[in-house]
Amino acid sequence: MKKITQASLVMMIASVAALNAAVIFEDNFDNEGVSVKKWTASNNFVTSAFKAGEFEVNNSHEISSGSMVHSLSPAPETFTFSVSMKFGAGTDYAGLGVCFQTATNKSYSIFITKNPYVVIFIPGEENGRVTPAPSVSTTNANVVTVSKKGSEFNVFVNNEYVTSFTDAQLPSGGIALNVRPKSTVVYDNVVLEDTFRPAAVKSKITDDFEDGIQNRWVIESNDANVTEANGKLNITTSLDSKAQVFAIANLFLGDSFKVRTEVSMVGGDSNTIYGLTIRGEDQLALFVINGECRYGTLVGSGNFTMGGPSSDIMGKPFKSTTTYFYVDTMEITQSKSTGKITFSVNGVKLAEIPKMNFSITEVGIYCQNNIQLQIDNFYAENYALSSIKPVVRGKVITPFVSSNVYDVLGRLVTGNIKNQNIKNNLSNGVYFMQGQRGRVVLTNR
Ligand SMILES: [Ca+2]
Ligand SMILES: [Ca+2]
Repeated sequence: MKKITQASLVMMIASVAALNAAVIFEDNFDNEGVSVKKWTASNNFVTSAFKAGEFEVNNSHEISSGSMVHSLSPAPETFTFSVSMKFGAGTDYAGLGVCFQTATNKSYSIFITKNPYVVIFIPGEENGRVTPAPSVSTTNANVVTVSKKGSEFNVFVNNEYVTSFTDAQLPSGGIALNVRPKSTVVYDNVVLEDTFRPAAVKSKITDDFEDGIQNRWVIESNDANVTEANGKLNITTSLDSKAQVFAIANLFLGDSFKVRTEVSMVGGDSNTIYGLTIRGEDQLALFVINGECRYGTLVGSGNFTMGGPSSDIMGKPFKSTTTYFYVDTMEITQSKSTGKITFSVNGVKLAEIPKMNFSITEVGIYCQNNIQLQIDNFYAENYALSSIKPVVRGKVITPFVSSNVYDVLGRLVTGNIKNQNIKNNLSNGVYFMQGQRGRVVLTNR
């Protein structure tokens, strides 16, 4: 047995103490008599109940959010707040609030949605800020964590870093369990600590699609069937001209990266475009091919000008007595020295675009309507991780176009309305509007 000397024991205790965060407040809801004294409803339409060591909060209001609040005195300016939350029956959002101001019912509010995103509401901003959060579970408890230092906030879901924001309006205040209108959320294990958790930026994603698409991808689709089968990601889009798919994963690409995937067109319209996308804040770039072996790039919005056909692209299946399917390996790379992004297929450079003027925080696969694809061996890596900082997302900007609006579960809410009129026409909630970028959040609190 190893001996521990007095001196080394002291050193161990000292080092453990330095690492340990001090808990400012915690509640595991296992003792109703203790917990009931700690929480106050923000409004009379917010009710709560203790059930089997958990805290169920209900908001019966038609249009207003509500909270169970724990006031803090003094309220810390630097902290990490974690709480476990489960979606109640018929509930699409679960959330928390930090720096809650009792007098005004204002706080920074962070919600997870079932489909799955993190939506951040900042006082004074009409639109929520939206980030894909693939690790959200619709059935099990999710640990949502917000950490603050100064005006910097980092958000984690199930201990995976998701996004950051900066704001200085509410430097401190209470903590809250936020529940959207007509919703029920089941909370547990509230912990508030006095330390700051830095952003843990992911530098690499690989997926061979052998073990389920959950917890890695967010599928943004209005009208498509996306499944994992036979070790591949299978995408089938409908004939509807608006059907399009973004399969998106969070990744901070920095200014030197490679993104690659294998794609097989197995059916559908050979003029439909498909390929890779990179996104950040409210912009994107697309790198696509089609079954006719043409290729193109697009930055922001607008129309594609397709080049080719290129004999280096395999494209649509070949049918004789047997049908032959091909694999095209699509790749985009950014050189740190020039900043240019190169688009290659099967190792042959086809196009190049100038450096992006936005930070890339999401990568993925894109395709339009009326096609069947099989995707395999997706790979994305940032080669310059040490040079980049956590990305602060900008506001989500709604484009002024006529389009369909969908709720968080992808159900059509209303067709062909103009963004300016949405506030007048929709009940409160978060919506997704189909547009060039495939995803726009609209809120109406
Ligand atoms: Ca508990
Ligand atoms: Ca595979």
